[in-house]
Amino acid sequence: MNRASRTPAGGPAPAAAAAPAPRPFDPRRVRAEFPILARAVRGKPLVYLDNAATTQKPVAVLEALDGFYRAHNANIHRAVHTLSQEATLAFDAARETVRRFLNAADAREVIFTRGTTEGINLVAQAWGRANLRAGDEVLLTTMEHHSNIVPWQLVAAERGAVVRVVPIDDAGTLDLDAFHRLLGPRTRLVAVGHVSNALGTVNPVADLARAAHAAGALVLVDGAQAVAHARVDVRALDADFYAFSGHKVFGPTGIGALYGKRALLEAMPPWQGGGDMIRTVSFAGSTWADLPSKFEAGTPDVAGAVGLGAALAWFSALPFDAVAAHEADLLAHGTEVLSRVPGLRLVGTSPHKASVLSFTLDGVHPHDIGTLLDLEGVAVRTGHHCAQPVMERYGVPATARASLALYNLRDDLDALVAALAKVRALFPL
Ligand code: C6P
Repeated sequence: MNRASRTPAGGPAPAAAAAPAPRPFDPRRVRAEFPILARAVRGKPLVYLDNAATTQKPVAVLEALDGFYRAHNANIHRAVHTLSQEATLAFDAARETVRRFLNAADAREVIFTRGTTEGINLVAQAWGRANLRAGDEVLLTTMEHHSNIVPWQLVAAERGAVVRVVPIDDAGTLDLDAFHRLLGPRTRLVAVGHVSNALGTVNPVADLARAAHAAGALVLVDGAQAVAHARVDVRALDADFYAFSGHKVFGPTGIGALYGKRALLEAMPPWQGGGDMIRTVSFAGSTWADLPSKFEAGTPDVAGAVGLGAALAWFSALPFDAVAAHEADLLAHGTEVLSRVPGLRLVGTSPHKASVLSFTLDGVHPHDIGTLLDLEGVAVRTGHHCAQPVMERYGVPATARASLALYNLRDDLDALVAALAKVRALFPL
C-alpha cells in the first residue's frame, strides 16, 4: 500500500459531497424515479410492501454505481495512478455524506461496514471483548432484531457478562419503568433498536441515552429501520454508537456504516486484521492505522460506498417533514383499512410507531398469506422477521408484515387489502 496516496478522511469535505438542494415532495413523481416499481409480477402491477427487508433504488443510485464502475473503478488508498486517486476521493466523499446524514462531528467517526449486523458485531467484538468483565450487564429489549441480540450473547458468554432484557407491553411499547429498574451500576451498555422491524415501535432513544449515561453506561442504537423514516442526529440522540444498513435507505446491499464517538473508537482495539488497517507490520508485532482505517481491514466495497453516498444525498434532498407526513398518512390509512379485514389482528399498535404493519389472519398461516399475496403482485414479508423473542411475546410463530417507504401510495395499501379479501375468501372464517 502506498500511504502517500491516502486522502485524509477527517479533513475538509471533498467537493463531491456538496450540500444537496432541497426539492418538493410528490410521492408519485418520486415513485417514478424507481424503475423496478414499474414492473409486473405474475401479470399484475408490482405492489412493493417489503421495504423493511430492503428498499428499492432510485435512478440516482443506479447511475452512481454504473458511473463508478464505468469511469472510475480502482482500488483505494493504494496507488498514485489517476483512477485510484479518483476512487479514493469518491470513497472519502461518500464518508463525508454519511457524516452529514448522521450529523456526526467528524468523518473519522464513520466506519464503513457491510451493514447493521456487521456494525453491531464490530462493537461487540472490539469494545465488548476489551471492556466487559464478569458480572457486567448488557441491557437489550424484547423487540431487538437477532442482530442486536446474538452478538451480545456471544461476547457475554466469552466474558462472563450478563444479558438483561427490558420487556414491552401488549401494544409493543417499551416498558420504561422496567428499563429504569433494570438499568443499574452493573450496566455497561444499553443496546436498543431505534425502530422495531417486527412491530414498528419507535423507541425514545434520546431519553434512554440520557438515563444510560447518568448510570455510567454506553448506548448503541440499531438504526436499521430508522434511517429511511426518521431524521437521525447522533449528537442530538447522544448515541455512543449508531449502526445502519445502506440497503434499507435506498442504497446498495453490502454496505452500511457504524458511527462511534471518536474517543471510544480510538480506545477500542481493531477487530479484524489485514490490509489498510495497519500503520506498521513486522513479525515482532504490528501497529494500527488511525480512524477510520483501523476498523476497515481489506478492500472495502468502494462502489457500494459511492452508491450509499448517492442514496443519502438523494434522500436528504427531499423535504423531510413532507415525507414524514406522507408516511404518517400511509400508516394511518393502512391501519384503518387492514382493521376492517375479518379476522385480522395487528401485532404492534404502539402510539409511537413508524412504517410497519405486522399482522396475523385467523385460520391462515402467514406463509400462505405471503404466497397468495404474491399471486396478486403484492410483496410482503412473512415469518419471524429475525425477531423470535417478539413472536414469543405475542404467542405467534410468525406474522405477515407490510412495510412502507416514501414511494408507497394509499393505492398500494388498498391493493393489499383487496388481495387479502381473496385470501379470506379461500379461508372463510
Ligand atoms: N431486518 C427485515 O426484514 P442487515 O441484515 O445487517 O442489513 O440488517 C439487520 C437488521 C438489524 N436490525 C434491524 C432492526 C433490522 O430490521 C435488520 C434487518 C430485515 O426486517 C431483514 S431480517
